Amino acid sequence: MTVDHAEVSAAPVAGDVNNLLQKHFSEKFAGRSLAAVQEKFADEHIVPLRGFCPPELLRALQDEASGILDVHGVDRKFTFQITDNTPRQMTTVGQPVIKEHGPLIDALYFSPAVKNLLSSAVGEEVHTCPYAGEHYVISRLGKSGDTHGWHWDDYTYGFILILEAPPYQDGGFVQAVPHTSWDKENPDVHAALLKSKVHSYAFEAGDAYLVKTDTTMHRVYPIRGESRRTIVNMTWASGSDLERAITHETNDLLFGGTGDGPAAGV
Ligand SMILES: O=C(O)CCC(=O)C(=O)O
Ligand SMILES: [Fe+2]
Repeated sequence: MTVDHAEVSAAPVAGDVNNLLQKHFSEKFAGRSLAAVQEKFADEHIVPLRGFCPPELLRALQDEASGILDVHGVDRKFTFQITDNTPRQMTTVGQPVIKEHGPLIDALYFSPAVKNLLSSAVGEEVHTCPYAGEHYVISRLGKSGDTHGWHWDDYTYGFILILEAPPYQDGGFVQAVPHTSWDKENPDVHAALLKSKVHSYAFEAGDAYLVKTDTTMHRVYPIRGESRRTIVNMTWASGSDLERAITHETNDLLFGGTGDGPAAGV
């Protein structure tokens, strides 16, 4: 028997993504493990999807995202009044650049297997975001003190794929405060912290998490040391999001939106 090693070990391309994920999910997120995901999301409005990404696809996504960041990453350092002056210190890439240079990330976002898994996890059909600027963005924390400070997001659901993560000793873990809400006119992070319990989650490369971002205040704890953390964040809309007018100020400033408006600092 001859085996074509070149073919067996070829890196996945965009056309492979849905099938790879479908097969992986049918083993990893089915039966009791899917039920556990559903229960945790219903209780805490955030749920880890550990081992979401099969290793061969993870390597290809890491390469794709790193290549894009090296050429197109923009260093950002803001505090956002609209989220009660919390900090953003990170390197980002927005949707238009990923659309052009990130076929695997694009294929993951538009994969029916992902849409089905996320819909099943949250208990309602999720929809790709009507605002293209929030389909997917990349962010990297790469210097000591880099952080994605406390905030809420504009649409109901966020899906975050972890491509690189420091050991928790160096920070970079996720914190979430469910059952809180964002008043863009009068944001109050401290009131949210006092009102509810903070849940913290450490992740590894290949993990993902799903969060109800409109009513779960969340942040990434500042990193320290020589650590690096890289993620892709993908926005999903609920049925009711599709019926309302939604603005996206923080996405536009941090990631450049759809690239056709001004992207000035605050
Ligand atoms: O980096 C993360 O895990 C969260 C990112 C996030 O909350 C966002 O981009 O809105
Ligand atoms: Fe967020």
